[in-house]
Amino acid sequence: MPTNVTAEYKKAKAAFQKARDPNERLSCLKEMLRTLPKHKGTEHLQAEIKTRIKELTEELASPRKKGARTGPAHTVPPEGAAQVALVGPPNSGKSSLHAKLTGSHAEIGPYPHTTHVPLPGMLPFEDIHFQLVDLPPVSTSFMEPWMPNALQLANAALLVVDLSTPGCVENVAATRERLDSKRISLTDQWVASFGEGYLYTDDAKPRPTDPDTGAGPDGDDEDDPFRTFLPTLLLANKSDLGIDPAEIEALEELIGVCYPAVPVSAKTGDGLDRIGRLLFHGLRIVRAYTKVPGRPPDMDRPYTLLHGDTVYDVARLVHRDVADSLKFARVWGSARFDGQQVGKDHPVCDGDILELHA
Ligand SMILES: Nc1nc2c(ncn2[C@@H]2O[C@H](COP(=O)(O)OP(=O)(O)O)[C@@H](O)[C@H]2O)c(=O)[nH]1
Ligand SMILES: [Mg+2]
Repeated sequence: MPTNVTAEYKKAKAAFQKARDPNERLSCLKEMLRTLPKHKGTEHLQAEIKTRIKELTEELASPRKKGARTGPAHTVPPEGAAQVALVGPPNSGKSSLHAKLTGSHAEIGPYPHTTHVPLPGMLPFEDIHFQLVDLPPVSTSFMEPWMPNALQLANAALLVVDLSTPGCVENVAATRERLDSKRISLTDQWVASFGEGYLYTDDAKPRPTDPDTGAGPDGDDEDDPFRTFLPTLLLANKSDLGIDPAEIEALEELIGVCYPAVPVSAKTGDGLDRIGRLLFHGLRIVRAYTKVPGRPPDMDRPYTLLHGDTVYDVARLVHRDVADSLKFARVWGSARFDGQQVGKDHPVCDGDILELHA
């Protein structure tokens, strides 16, 4: 991995990792190739970027077959505030949780491998939704070959474990390792922290983080533009069968991470009401409402963004043309005074009301 990459390249890489739209991803890849220093140490990466450019170009150029193209097979087009993948060993209760949280009719079975294709569903939280994607299991013995691809578009993961099964620790370790080998990192690093070093979030029992294991994604991998980092929430499912918090602690110690963890039960609903809020805070989702001059704001349907996004990003969500011709905005909420005039680059805060002037 190159250590002497330029700031320009880093910027292009960050943009690529954030981009969800295939056309946008393609232009980011080209920019990465353009800005990557060309020497022996980057040959491998250059080749890989070129391959990705070729693949994506072909994919975008290929004629539509059997209806609209939605990207590579088995990916779910993102919707809602964020896409969140349910991952974990077989039979841990991923589909049961999906059904309970989204009202989907995910297939549930007392035997492994009931789920074969990704199933999207929407989890409501206040006035927004998260897209939850139910997925087949990841275990030592098996992982669908398209799994890494499907996870590339996710923003976060819910790692579902069943502490009542023998071999749970080994299974969870296998899930992580399997994904890791395909450049998917289930990381305990969220955008926002849940409070310093706490195993349990919100009301539950705190535990100090081990400074050795609480570390972020390891070393060189951070430089790999094609590695997906999914901030992960550990759901210790089947709490109705009884969960000793020390078991979660022991599990995390053994696998060497410190995920925020919540005991839940798909059967009784225990703990499920906390998930939406944790995702909202952990991903630092920001809601913006819009208004037309002289009219009350539209408070029914917020636009959802991420912390740091700007007035311009809101305009892009409203319409490409609005973004292109945007002059300024007036802000109610986080502004110093109501209706303050701000520029395109003004960062948006949760709950802001914007009047876009194009
Ligand atoms: N007691 C109990 N059983 C559960 C719970 N969640 C799921 N199960 C059972 O665990 C088995 C596997 O569930 P499923 O959702 O298909 O797991 P998946 O393979 O991870 O999708 C089924 O028999 C479910 O009824 C729970 O919270 N409590
Ligand atoms: Mg399932």
